[in-house]
Amino acid sequence: MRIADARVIVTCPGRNFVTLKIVTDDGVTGVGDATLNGRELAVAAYLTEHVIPALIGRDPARIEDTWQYLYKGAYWRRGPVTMSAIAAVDTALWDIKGKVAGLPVYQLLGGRSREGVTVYGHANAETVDDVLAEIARYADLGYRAVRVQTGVPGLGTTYGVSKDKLFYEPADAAIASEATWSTEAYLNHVPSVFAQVRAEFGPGLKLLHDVHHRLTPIEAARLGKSLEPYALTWMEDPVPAELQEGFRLIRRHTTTPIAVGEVFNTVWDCETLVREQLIDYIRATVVHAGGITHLRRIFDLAGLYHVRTGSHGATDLSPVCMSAALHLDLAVPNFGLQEYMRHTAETDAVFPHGYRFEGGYLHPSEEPGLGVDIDESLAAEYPYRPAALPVNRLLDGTMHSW
Ligand code: KDG
Ligand code: MG
Repeated sequence: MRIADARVIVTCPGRNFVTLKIVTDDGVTGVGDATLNGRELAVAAYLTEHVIPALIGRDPARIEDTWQYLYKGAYWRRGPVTMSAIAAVDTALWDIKGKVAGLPVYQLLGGRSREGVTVYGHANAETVDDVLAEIARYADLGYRAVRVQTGVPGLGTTYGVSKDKLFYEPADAAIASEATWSTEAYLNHVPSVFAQVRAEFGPGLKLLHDVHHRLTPIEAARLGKSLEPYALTWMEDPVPAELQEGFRLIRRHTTTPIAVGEVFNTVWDCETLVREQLIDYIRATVVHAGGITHLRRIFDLAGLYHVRTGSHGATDLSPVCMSAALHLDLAVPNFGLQEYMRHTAETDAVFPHGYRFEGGYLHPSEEPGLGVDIDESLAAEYPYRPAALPVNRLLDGTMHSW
């Protein structure tokens, strides 16, 4: 069997998605997510111009060899554009392998290690009263874990808080919009939010919080310490993570668990964090970290050091990525949590999929392969619309480090 065709599909059913479809000479198809929020066309061009010509005629069964060929062969290793493109190819090849074998992909990864994939929802609202109502809504839907984000008094808008609730979308303008930020206001406000949430929901519900890389290590240490009475499952992305050793300082000061990794592309981005046990959850995901093949490598390293998985699953990760993530989540021994932000009905229609939510768990499709596809004619009805992620300035106009 050989790869006969591969094409990139860019579509915007409410938000932009980039999808790679690979077709074999036997007519078997596989899909891979290649969406990089705000930089979609860079990955589309990387695939179309540089990857697809090299795929035609290759054996689709050689997943590992193709991964190594694309990673090493480019000479320019790593980076979100390269690794999202490699991820798309890798994901599509796992889909094809599953279809050829007649097995769901999780069976090829060693079979199920659990009955379902525990997911968390993203409860967000401007005020504490409104966020309590959002959390109650998630609890009523059966969620066992909820990430809690509110506005900060005195600040106009806050990243992570939006008008849309189940379908949160931060990329809001073709040219990045600008918001303001005050670390002092934020650090003063957040502990009072969690005090009220715990008082209302008791100890049973898993609570999480996303800092969105907005603090320095010592500020993050203070936040973690002030949140200890509320027993969070994790504090996410407390600081920008280019400087992995910065986490040593946070770790020395707080027992609040730390989750990081949604912007990581390779195992090298988290190697110190994992090996020194500076984090508790690694949040890299299929689409941005080199596909199923490389993410499994990251998860296996993490498993050696008591680090569990907590993959990113916001709306900019398409149902193709979510399908792939669920197969891996079901199989790996050190699974922790999976983020599950729902997609709009338009997105779900463009990407027919077989995964389902029940009682706080997601279950991957039992169909051979990943159990997801793209409806290309429907996708063509939604042309690409440029949309970038916002930036933050401090109250005096300084560009924030995040
Ligand atoms: O594209 C960026 C979003 O996916 C991200 O900001 C959302 O932080 C996020 C999360 O954890 O879902
Ligand atoms: Mg996040």
